[in-house]
Order: sequence, then structure tokens, then C-alpha cells
Amino acid sequence: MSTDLGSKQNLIDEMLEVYPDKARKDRSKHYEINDENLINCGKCSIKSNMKSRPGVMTVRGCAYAGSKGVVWGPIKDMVHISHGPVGCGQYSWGTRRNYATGTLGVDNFTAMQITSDFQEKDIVFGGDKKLEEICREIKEMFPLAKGISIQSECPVGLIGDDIEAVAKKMTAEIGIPIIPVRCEGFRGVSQSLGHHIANDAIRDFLMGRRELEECGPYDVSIIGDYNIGGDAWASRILLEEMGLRVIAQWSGDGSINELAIAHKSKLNLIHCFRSMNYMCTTMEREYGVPWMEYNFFGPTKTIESLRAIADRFDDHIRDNCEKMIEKYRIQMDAIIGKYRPRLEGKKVMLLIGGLRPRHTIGAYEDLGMEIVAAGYEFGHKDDYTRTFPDLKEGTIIYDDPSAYELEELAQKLDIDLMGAGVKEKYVYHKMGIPFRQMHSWDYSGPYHGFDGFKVFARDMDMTVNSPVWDLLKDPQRKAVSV
Ligand code: CFM
Repeated sequence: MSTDLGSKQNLIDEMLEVYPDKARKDRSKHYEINDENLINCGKCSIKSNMKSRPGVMTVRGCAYAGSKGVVWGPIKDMVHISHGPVGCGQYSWGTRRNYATGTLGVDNFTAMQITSDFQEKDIVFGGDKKLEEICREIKEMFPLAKGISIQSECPVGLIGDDIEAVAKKMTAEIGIPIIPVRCEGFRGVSQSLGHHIANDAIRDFLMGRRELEECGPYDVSIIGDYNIGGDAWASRILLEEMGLRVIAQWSGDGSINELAIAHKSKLNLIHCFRSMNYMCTTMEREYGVPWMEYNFFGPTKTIESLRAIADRFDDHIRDNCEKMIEKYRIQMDAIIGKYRPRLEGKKVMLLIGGLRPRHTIGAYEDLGMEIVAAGYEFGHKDDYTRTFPDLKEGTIIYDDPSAYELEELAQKLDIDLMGAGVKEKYVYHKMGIPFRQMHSWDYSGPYHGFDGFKVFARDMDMTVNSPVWDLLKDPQRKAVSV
């Protein structure tokens, strides 16, 4: 082990020393330091997708979050019922910023909080009757809603309600698809199982159910882009400029029809592998639709991905692709010329869900920034094996780190920027460490594609180089003038 790797290991060991023996042993399995073996993917022994250690603060979400919040919620022309007590829907309301066009409450319901608001009597006597009533009310209040999904919260599973029977009965009665989703929060160890359950419900109730009138040779679907801050829009225009036809967006700014016709695409393009890989493999198996991963963060990865996508088609698309790259490269060089000198060499740490800690590496590197530590809340082994090759030797990689571990590392590595979620944000502000909320893009975005990189670069500069951090640091020693 080189001295650098050795010192990194000491740093981790020191940090874990505060834990009792059992916890220390357990948590140490969730750490790796990137080395040559890992970069070449020879081994990957980091433990992931396991139950968080009780008593150690985790930032993970639940299966309901993974289904309602992530996969189903962005489908705009359906009403998604948060079925159970009011809190799950209320406290997650509007936080993900999955944009959609349409008129709210008429043909777009993404920004609404619809809940069955369970009371004690529903827990004691069951909520099925209430659920039927809600479906009728939805039909009456929102006649243009194209479907309803029932997103189960914990108590629904605990009391054994038969939401499948209600869905079947009410589909027949009101004449629109009603889809029961068994995403009770207690299932699994994180939101990741919620993604899988949501994917399975799409497979069982909608996938392949409708036909596309006119199919073309350039039909593709965007899978696993949730249009956070407009990401899917910034991606779609590039595919269209290249000459491809996007027939479905799963699920950002998407519709129920798009879920039912995507099996007609010639190629499925998957951005978030973690949350929708199950759908790509299912459509491949059942309908023979090939799929490929792509990465639209930062010009280097975007250009690489555009070329790889174009290569799956013909010369016409390849020529368009090269022309387009030429056009955007001038803009991208200007952005890099402006921001790189201000961000060169800045050290970044990342903790995000299951995709972005690896997908955003290239965007930071385009700006000369360096990822010194990164990891996932709920990544699986297949996410980690995809991550090691993209990081430099000596980078610390962690899985489901506790709040304490992350704060310790941030201080010990003397970072210039932390990218994580809203639960972390204000702690880092108080520590005087520049922070970006990398789930909702901190009320900014899009970050995908060429348009997104312009916003990304500006935001990182604005955050890292803000004068406010100097005013916050060491208040004891440095008098702050007010
Ligand atoms: Fe995929 Fe996502 Fe992510 Fe994700 Fe999420 Fe998200 Fe995320 Mo927050 S679907 S895995 S469950 S890219 S909500 S849009 S930012 S943790 S890294």
C-alpha cells in the first residue's frame, strides 16, 4: 500500500474509533480506498444495500419514497394517492422538483398532495372502503386524469388491506387504470426496493399494453430521467437535434401512455441505472428492445455519450451528431474558459442516492475540480463497480455513511465543496463548508446536457467562491463586522 493509501486508511480507522467494537467492524466494511485493483474492477468488497446500523444516523429514505416520490410521482396525467396517514405525502410534497408541463389540477397532477389521510378508525376497520370513495372523488374532481396509482404507506401493509381488489373493482367502475403499488415503507433497506417494486407495477399493469400508430427507425425512449429542474428537457433536445425521435420519457414529464408504448422503441436509453435498470432488462427480455446507459453530466461525458448513442444508428445520425458536437463545443469551451480558472484544484465530496456520485464526476473534472471522496446512500454492487474506474487512486468511497462519518471526513480532507442532500445542507453551512444540494439542484437546474452544464458551472462557482464562507469561519478568532 502506498503512503497515500495508507494515510487514507488511517484517517478512516481514526474516524471509526469512536464507535463500539461491533459498530466499528460493521461500518468499516462500507469503506474502500480506490486503488489499481478497483479501478480495473478486479475486486469490489465494499458492502452495500444492507440494513443501516441501528443507532447510527442514516440519510436513506424508504420504499414509499422510492416508488411514489421517485418513479411514479412524475407521471403527470395520473393522480397518485399517498395511501395511509397524512405525513408521508405531506412532508415529501414538492421537494423533488420533477417538472412537468400542463395545467395543474386539470391534466397535470404532479404538484398535488393527494392522500387518504388514515385515521384511527381506518387502522382498526381497514381503509378499503375509503379508498373506493377516494377513487370516485378523483374521477369526479379530475375528469381528465388518465389513471390512478395507489402508493401504500406502512400501515396499509401492516393491517392487511386488499388494495389489489379495490383497484380491480374501481378500474371497472370508473373506467381508468388504477394501479396498486405495494411500496410500504418498511420493505427493504432503503428507497431502492421502492424503485424495484414501482418498476414491477409498471411491468404488471402498463408495459406493452398500448400500440404506437406509426413507428420509425429512430424511435428511442429516455428511461430514468425524472426531469429534476428540467433535466429531461435539456436531454431530449439533444437527442432530437441528432435526428432521433423520443417516444417516451420515463418518468419525468411523462404520461401513462408513454409507460404503455415504450416497448416500441428501437433503443432504450437509460440515465438512472439504479432506479430503472429492471425495466430495461424486462423490455429487452419480453420485447427484444436493446438498451444502453448514457451520461449527460458535463461536456466530456455528454459528447462521449452522444457519439455512443449515434453509433447505434446510421451515418445520417452520426453526421448530425458530429455537427451538433462542433456547434456546442464552442459554447462549452467558453464556459470552461470562464469558470475553470476559478475552480481548478478544488476538492469535492459527494453523497447522493444511487447514480449521481458517479455520473457527475466528469462534470466536476471538466471544471478542474477533484473528487476526493464519494459514495451512495443506497447503491448496489453494480453501482460501485461502475464507480471505481471513474475515480482517481486514493479516493475514499463510502456506502450509507452516517452524519458523523461524513462530517469528520469533510473536515479531515479539508474539502472545498460538499454535494449532498437537504438533511446535510445546513450542518455544512454552519461548518463554513460550501455546499450544493445535489438532489434538487438547490432550486436551480437543469444540470443535464449542454444547457445544463452552463447552469452547473455557474452554480459551483457561485457556491465555492462566495465571500460568505470567510465570514462564517472561526467566529471566535475572527471578528465579524456587522
Ligand atoms: Fe436515480 Fe434520481 Fe439518483 Fe434516484 Fe433519489 Fe433523485 Fe438521487 Mo435524490 S432516481 S438514484 S432515488 S438519479 S431522488 S432524481 S437525486 S437520491 S442520485
